[in-house]
Amino acid sequence: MDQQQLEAIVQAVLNELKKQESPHTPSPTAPASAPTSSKASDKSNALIIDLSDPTAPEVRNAIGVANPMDPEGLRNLKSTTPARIGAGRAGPRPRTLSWLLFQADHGVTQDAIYGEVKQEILDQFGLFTVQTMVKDKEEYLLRPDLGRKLTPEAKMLLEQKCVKNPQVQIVVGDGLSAAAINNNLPHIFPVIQQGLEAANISMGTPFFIKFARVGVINDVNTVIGADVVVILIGERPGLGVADAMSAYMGWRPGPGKTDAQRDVICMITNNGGLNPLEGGAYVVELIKKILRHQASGVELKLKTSEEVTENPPSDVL
Ligand code: B12
Repeated sequence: MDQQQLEAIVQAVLNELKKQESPHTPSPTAPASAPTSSKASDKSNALIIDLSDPTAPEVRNAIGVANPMDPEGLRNLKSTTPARIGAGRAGPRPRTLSWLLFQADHGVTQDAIYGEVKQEILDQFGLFTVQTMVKDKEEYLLRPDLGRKLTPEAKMLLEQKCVKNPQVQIVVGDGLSAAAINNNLPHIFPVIQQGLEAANISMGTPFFIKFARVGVINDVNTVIGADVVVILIGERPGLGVADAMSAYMGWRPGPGKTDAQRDVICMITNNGGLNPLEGGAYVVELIKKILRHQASGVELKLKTSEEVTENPPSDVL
């Protein structure tokens, strides 16, 4: 078979496939609302198969169900959530675009987890860096216990550089998303700083902890002795949002304290979460509440249960 015959067969197959596509049914590789990008029928006979970008909003939000019973209902349902609903299927399998979108989103989570917090962002707020007992990212993922312990060198540095016994100690940790810190810290940090200053609450010397887990605040406070420790940390990225930050905090953290004695303000991100400016204001309000009641976590909830029902807007959890 020569080259010309081969090209003719390929062209015939492609024409056949094109004919089979119903004009009303979104194709798995090119949803109705997405710009079609298969240029196979080009007169020049060049065979270019080029897929649409699966992360483009019109592709991400396209309805993939072939013949929905209630198209408008499905569209409404889909518009309420970024969750992967109405994606359709090819037999028992996901469609190519669903699979590519999944892979692309997964790639973003990997970048967030394995990425680095930018030095210029830390410098912007004068944050120096200390490290936990974790050596590298692989160990960080496998050994959360080591991410809760500072190295002896780190403790020495804190001893030398930090103000002791402040009312509030703010620390920043990379956690599971460097993107969370890179994108949100510049917005949230000044709000917290100014909010505490305005409320006449003393703040310790802030710093950055590499390979940090939430529980490291217990170890931090064995050196600092603050009333409240707040850690701004990258959350585990999801397959939709990879740059969300959380603020975990506790009243007088120390050895043996658990998450039951901590509070969290989560999902701080400009990508469909609590925007970091508002998040900063909530953090300050929660710190005030913890200081006022000298308690955090479940204990704080029990102490303030009446306040919560009487005054819901001031309660952020
Ligand atoms: C992973 C996760 C868990 C895991 C934690 C396991 C682990 N070792 O990592 C498990 C499944 C055990 C879990 C359980 C719970 N979780 Co959870 N969890 C998450 C998730 C998906 C990611 C957290 C993260 O990335 N943390 C950052 C990393 C770096 O921290 P880490 O040190 O590795 O892990 C610590 C924290 O994750 C912490 N943690 C996890 N959940 C919670 C909840 C609270 C209230 C506190 C104080 C701490 C805490 O526990 C880990 C060990 O110390 C978030 C969703 C989100 N958007 O953040 C929800 C989330 C934080 N969890 C939530 C809740 C409600 C809970 C539970 C109270 C559910 C329940 N009713 O039992 C329990 C409490 C567990 C506890 N530690 O005391 C809520 C908090 C809502 C709020 N504002 O109060 C969130 C935001 C989910 C949600 N949208 O509802 N959780």
